[in-house]
This record gives sequence, structure tokens and C-alpha cells, in this order.
Amino acid sequence: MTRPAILVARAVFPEVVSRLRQHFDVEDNPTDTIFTPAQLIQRLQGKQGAFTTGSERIGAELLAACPQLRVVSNMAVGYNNFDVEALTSRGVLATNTPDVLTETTADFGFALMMATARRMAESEQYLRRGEWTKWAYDMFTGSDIHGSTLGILGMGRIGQGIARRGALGFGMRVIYHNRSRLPAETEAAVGARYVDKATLLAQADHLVLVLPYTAENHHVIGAVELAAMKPTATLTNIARGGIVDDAALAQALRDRRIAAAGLDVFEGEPALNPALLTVPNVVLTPHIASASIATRRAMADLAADNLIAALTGGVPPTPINPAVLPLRT
Ligand code: 8YV
Repeated sequence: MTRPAILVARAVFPEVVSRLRQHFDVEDNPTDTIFTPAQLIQRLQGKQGAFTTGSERIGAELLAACPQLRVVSNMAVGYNNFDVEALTSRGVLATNTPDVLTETTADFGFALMMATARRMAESEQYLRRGEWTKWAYDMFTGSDIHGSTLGILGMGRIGQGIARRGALGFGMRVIYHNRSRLPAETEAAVGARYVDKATLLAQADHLVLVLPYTAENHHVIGAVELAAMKPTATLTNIARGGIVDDAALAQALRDRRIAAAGLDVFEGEPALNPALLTVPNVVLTPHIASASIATRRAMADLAADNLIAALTGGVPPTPINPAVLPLRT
């Protein structure tokens, strides 16, 4: 029996590629070239599996051009780069990497919120520029985390992790809004209270976005929502670019409509709205919320587990569209 062939679309831990080679004929990408859509289609010819990241778009056109494809395994919990409907209608399994990154990403969301509230990036740049000549009573004064109101939009696993940190670690009052309300015992365990979106915007001292990017969630935070927030509030986005209208946010930051923002994700990243680079009251990081060494390795291992199980008759641990199982051979 011939071994399945797979493409590892981006550079990833060599140990994980070696493990995949025990099962498959592997074409990898150690130079980490970003393939154009046409190059991706070309590389996927004759491949039954693909190991992808958020950078690879898997849509109807690609699937039509790659009829041998049986499984796409995303090394990410988010999968807005996948057209799940198109995948399902073609009988192609999609998998992601939930759970293994929850706590690491919640840590980062909390850190970014704190850095934003306490103006860490802005003050570090001031120090590096050599402008620190004396202490001053009002130098880089920010807003407190402890005792303040934490607002969370989107309350999945990562949102719950941030809520716990806020409620149990920092004595914050935690409010959240989500498509569906959590069961009462989960709300009690994470210390969060459900509110409507208008209340969330009006009452949060620190608003953190942790919701998936979908068509409905495009620009969920735009000029109107920013205007509804407290002028002293901060906004942190660790979810996806496109959830926030970045142009409207840059304007709101410039006008001090809100105090500050922390952004790990951007519309059209890795490009970013140039206006964001011209406002001082924003902390910018390059989509690294899940980037601890241990967690990135766990994500790569889980993505490999999914591919191996899917193409060797096993049960993939974290399928997105399990309805397509068992896969056709
Ligand atoms: C990934 C992420 O680093 O898991 C996600 O959804 O956003 C990050 O953890 C990124 O998507 C690369 O695949």
C-alpha cells in the first residue's frame, strides 16, 4: 500500500516533521516560504493531507483544484482561514488545536491588558529614547487593574481563563457578553456575570475581545461601540483582526475617546493600518498570544496527531466537521 502524501505548508518543529515522516511522504517548507494561493494549489497536487496555519486559506477554489485532499489540519484553534462549508460538502476533514493553548493565551491576554492599562510600551519607548531625566508625580500614570471592572466579549475557553485570572487573582468585577450565556455553575466558577452588549461597553474599565472571527463578528467594535465605552477604558484584542475596525480604533485613540488599546491581531496582518503606528497609546504585538515554547509544541503535536489519525484509520482528536468521518479512501 502506498503511503499517503502530505504538505506541511509552513516551517514547524523538525521533530514534528520527523514524526509525520514515519507515516507519510512529506513535502515540508523549512525555508518558511509563504505560498501564494496558486503555489499552494500546485504544492497540494497529489497530497491527501495538509498541515496548515492561519496563513493558508483553504476555500472552495483550492478544494476544487485539489480533489485528492482528504484532511486539512490547522495548527491554531481559530479556523477562519477555512471555508468549513466547502470542506464539508467535499467530504474533506478539517481539524484545529483547541485546549492546548487556552491557558497560555489567557496569560497573554491578561499581560497585554495590564501592559496597556499601565502604559508599559509607551514608557519603555520613552526610556529607550533617553528622555527620562527625572521622576514626576504624573509620569505615565495609567489605570488600575485590581478592583476594576473587566469586560469580556466572547466567553469560550480563553475568555473563561481570563475571567478566572481577573476575578480570583486581581479582585476584578467580571462581566461578559457572549452569543450564548454560560451555565450558572460555570459563571460561578469563573466569577463572571452575563450582561447585554450595551452594558458591557458602558461598564467595562478594561474590555478584552476573545471571540471567533465570523461574518457576523466583522467590525463588532467600530466607531459607535468605541463611543459607547468609558473615555478611561482600555480595549485589548487577542482574537482576530477584522473584529475591530482598526481605522476607527486609531481615530478613537488619537481623540482619546478611549484611553488605550492593546492589539495582538490586526486587519490584514502582518500589514497593519499605518495610523496605529502614529498613536502612542497602543501596545502592539505580532500575533504571539499562544507563543510559549511548550504551547507551540503542543499545538504542532496535536495538529500532527489529527493528520496521522485521519489518514491512518484512527480517530482524530479534535475534528471541526466530524460529520465527514469516516473519510473516503
Ligand atoms: C496561532 C491563533 O499562532 O490558535 C489560533 O487561533 O491565532 C494562534 O494561536 C495562529 O493562528 C497561527 O496558526
